Amino acid sequence: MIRKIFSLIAICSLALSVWAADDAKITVPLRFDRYYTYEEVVKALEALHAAYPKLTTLESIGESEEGRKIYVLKINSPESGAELEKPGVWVDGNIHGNEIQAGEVCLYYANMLLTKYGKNEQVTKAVDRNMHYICPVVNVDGRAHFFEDANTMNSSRSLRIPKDDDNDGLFDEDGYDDLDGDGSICQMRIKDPNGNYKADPEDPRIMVRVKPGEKGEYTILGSEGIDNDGDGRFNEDAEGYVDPNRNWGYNWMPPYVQSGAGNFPFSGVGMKAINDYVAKHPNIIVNFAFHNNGGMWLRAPAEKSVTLPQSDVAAYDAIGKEAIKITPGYVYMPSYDLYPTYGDTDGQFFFVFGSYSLVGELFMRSQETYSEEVKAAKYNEDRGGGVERDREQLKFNDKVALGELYHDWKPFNHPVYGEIEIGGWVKMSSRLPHPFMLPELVHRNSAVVLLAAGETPEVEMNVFEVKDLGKNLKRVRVRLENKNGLSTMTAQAFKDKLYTQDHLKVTGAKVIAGGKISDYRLDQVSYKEEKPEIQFFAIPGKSKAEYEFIIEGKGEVKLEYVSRKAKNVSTSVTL
Ligand SMILES: [Ca+2]
Ligand SMILES: [Ca+2]
Ligand SMILES: [Ca+2]
Ligand SMILES: [Ca+2]
Ligand SMILES: [Zn+2]
Repeated sequence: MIRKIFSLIAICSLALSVWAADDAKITVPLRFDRYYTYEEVVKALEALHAAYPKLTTLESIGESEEGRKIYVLKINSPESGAELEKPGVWVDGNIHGNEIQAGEVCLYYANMLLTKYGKNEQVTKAVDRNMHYICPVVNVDGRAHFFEDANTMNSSRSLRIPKDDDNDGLFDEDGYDDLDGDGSICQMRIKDPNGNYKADPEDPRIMVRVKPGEKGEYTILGSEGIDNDGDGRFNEDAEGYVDPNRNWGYNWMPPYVQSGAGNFPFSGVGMKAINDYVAKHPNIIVNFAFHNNGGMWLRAPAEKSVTLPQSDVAAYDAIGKEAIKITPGYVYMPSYDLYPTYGDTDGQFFFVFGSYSLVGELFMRSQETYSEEVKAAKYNEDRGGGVERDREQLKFNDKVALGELYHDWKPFNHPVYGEIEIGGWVKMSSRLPHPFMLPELVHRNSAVVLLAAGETPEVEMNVFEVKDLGKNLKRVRVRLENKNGLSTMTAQAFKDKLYTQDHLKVTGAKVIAGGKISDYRLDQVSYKEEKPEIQFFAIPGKSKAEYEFIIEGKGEVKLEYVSRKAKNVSTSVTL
């Protein structure tokens, strides 16, 4: 009951109105000096679709636990080819409900493609050559609640599947409580001469741990709240927790191995819908899942024991090694180097869908600097915490962010503790850039996606020799060249026989022999024993493959290269 009253207060919170646009009208080009609520994301997608009806399709691909629609905006110039013929680029964000700027990156990418199409060469090429699938908000309930409810910067991550975290038979019965009604869940502290904390002498807002034997001033009581169910514990069973990024099917492990996994893979109804949608778009060859935070580009795999084929690592490197230059300060590494996970996006897309899957961990708090001195000396090298860093961040808050990221400690009369103080970093802080920093973040990260689109495979086929061997036989030699950095099929998918492998097919005459040329000058060919008219292979990035066919007869012979992900090409020769 008390919780209900407090959440009503939270609705008229300050935190929202500061950063939302004053006028509710959303127009194209979209603005990126603000954050979009879930409803505004939908309006923004509708506005993009209305402004560019020929280049876009807006699809509701499923619904969440609470019935919110999950959208995918498809971008493509239809005149340049059918959807499934083009290499697909999937971009999603905000699978963790609190990681909202991931949604803005997706919106910006869409806005960039559409507003620059026909004006910018790189963009025009990407819209003509690729099929773009943009899903700005995966966890639609999580985003909606992050804005609507009082939260910490770390809460509202979960899917809205009730879970009894403390095994008392009640579900989600004791979450945080916005005691002061400011829209954020901050920290509670109480004056205590025996406490473990004291105020930092330089900035008394910062709580510093006392040394052994030193006198304390405060005890930190934890996040804002009360004991809603009267069990003596505070905030022990908040919403969820089912982590949507541990709920995918590939390498899913139950909650006793992987916390937040959910009761079974795709127990999230929205997750299931997204997975079904991706399965119907087998042309997807590269995908990005945007999260916050820490400034990282993570590639598959998530387990250290798995080694990727070397050519797949090379393909990832073609993106990752450039990405870290486009986004200064980010690092690029395999996902397991951060920590091993089970049932995550990376694994599902790479091992099940055969897509080069990357996670973008947006934003580095180390960018929130006030003094150049601290920035240079302590910050960028040291990604850890420390009082020095806290002081710097508070100065950044005070002098650069106009005090909007932090709430000063203020007295509050707590129903159990009596006189306490509430204060600390607000929910729209710490993991999110202040809106003035958002335009650069969304642009740089979208530039990485565009770069990846430019690296999707493109195959050129040339018949470079037709030789008469006599006795009604001709030798035809053909070269297939992939000019870009990503393979036409991941080497992993080729090895796993995940789907019909890329192949070259000769029709129109009888093929007597056929095989891969290792050196055409030396006539070194390894002939395939059965069905020589069809040859299976993948063409890694920036490489070529040559094939030879001995063909009997005369007339027109067709050579077709067929790939699930790269665009098919064909040519014919008259013998
Ligand atoms: Ca419970
Ligand atoms: Ca509060
Ligand atoms: Ca409780
Ligand atoms: Ca509570
Ligand atoms: Zn995340």
